Amino acid sequence: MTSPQPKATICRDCLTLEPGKDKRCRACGSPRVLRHEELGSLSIAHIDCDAFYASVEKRDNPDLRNKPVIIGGGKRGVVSTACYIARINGVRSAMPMFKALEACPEAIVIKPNMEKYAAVGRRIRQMMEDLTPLVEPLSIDEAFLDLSGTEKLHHAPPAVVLARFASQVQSEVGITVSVGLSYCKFLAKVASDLEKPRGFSVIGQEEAVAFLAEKPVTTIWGVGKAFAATLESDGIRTIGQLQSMEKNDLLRRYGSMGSRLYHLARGEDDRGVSPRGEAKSVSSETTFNHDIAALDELVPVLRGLSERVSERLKAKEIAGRTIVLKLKTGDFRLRTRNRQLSDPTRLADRIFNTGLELLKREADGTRFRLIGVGVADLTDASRADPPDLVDTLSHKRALAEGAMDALRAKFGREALETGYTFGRRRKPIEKSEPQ
Ligand code: TTP
Ligand code: MG
Ligand code: MG
Repeated sequence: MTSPQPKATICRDCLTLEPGKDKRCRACGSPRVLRHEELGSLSIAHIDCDAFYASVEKRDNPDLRNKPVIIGGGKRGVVSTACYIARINGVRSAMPMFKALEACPEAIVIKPNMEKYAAVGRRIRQMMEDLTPLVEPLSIDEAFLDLSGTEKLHHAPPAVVLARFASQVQSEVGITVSVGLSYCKFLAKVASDLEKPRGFSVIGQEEAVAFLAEKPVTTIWGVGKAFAATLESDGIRTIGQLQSMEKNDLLRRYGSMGSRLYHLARGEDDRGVSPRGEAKSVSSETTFNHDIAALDELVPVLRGLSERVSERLKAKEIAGRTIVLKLKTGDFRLRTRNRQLSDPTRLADRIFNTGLELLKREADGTRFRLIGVGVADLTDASRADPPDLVDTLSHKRALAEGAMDALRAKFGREALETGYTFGRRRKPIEKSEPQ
């Protein structure tokens, strides 16, 4: 039996699944009808409260409802946030208070009450966790949710669950939220900002590239003012310009950030939604009996540790994008170095080779008492180590590693050692660290 086609239209107020073809809902007359071809198949959401601190204060003092409200002041003398009425007059977060009051002299200024906002934030988070265990908080007023596979539980597709959630927050908590729904975290976050306040925006796979083409590079996660200025000096202002560039060109110019630009510009983002408390990194380290300076002595240890980390990633069905090398010198100074890969990995070979590049730079004659390697920026393993066009060998290596894993599973981990570790295995310390 095939499951019924997911519906592509819902009413955000009465949650009717096919509210008709008119602008208003056939069932309740609401104009808040959501239409999108991919509505039934998208499941990554970002939810962010509207003018959060100001909304909480308005909730608690109805006299403020139709007035411009600014939260801030205190020691820093800047605006924490402003309600949407004050924003119409040009007030923005992080603005010096005197400027904000120049722009909107009639505004009512309230000092922040962090305990109250934190309690409201927790309550909303709890409501999110009732929808799915996969809730990744980003700040006091926002989180990612992965609702895939929850349709049976809720008897409704994610879009309906989210619309219902937004109504529920409004009626039970007394503030409003905006929802972004997409197939990845990057675009879900972009979407939640499109129609604020009380928004619900959808960005599907089909439209992602064209949608992004028009946007400034600062839309991309991690592109702040400074990096945007670097790109600007190279003549790059829009994501569309990035889309027309070669990956190698971007890598050469901007290093690991180049890879991020390349993929995010195309709407490619494979980071999973990872709830708080889950391991944020997997690492393995070992302390030597005697300090070691020689690279050729450090290398086999690194190889063994990389294999160990890889095994644990594979066992947990996870992968990570950032490789972290940890060294402690003979005089107990800690050095950590990291590198971001283009895709998440769980392969010993990639962990090792990246770790080795980092290690080579550090092996300058310094004596080390400890070496460790770890993988951070964890995601689920589904999109780890794709066959790489740039490095066709890596896919073959992945297959070879799969064969080695199978042998180890059958005969024990000592059954198969690579040339690097043969006869040199030491007992490492395992770590799974929360962030
Ligand atoms: P945001 O979600 O960035 O902003 P917001 O909720 O006020 O407004 P929006 O509708 O655009 O989402 O931040 C959440 C809260 O964090 C905000 O209410 C106040 C606080 N904050 C600061 O204290 N300083 C800042 O510069 C920003 C951006 C936020
Ligand atoms: Mg907000
Ligand atoms: Mg926010």
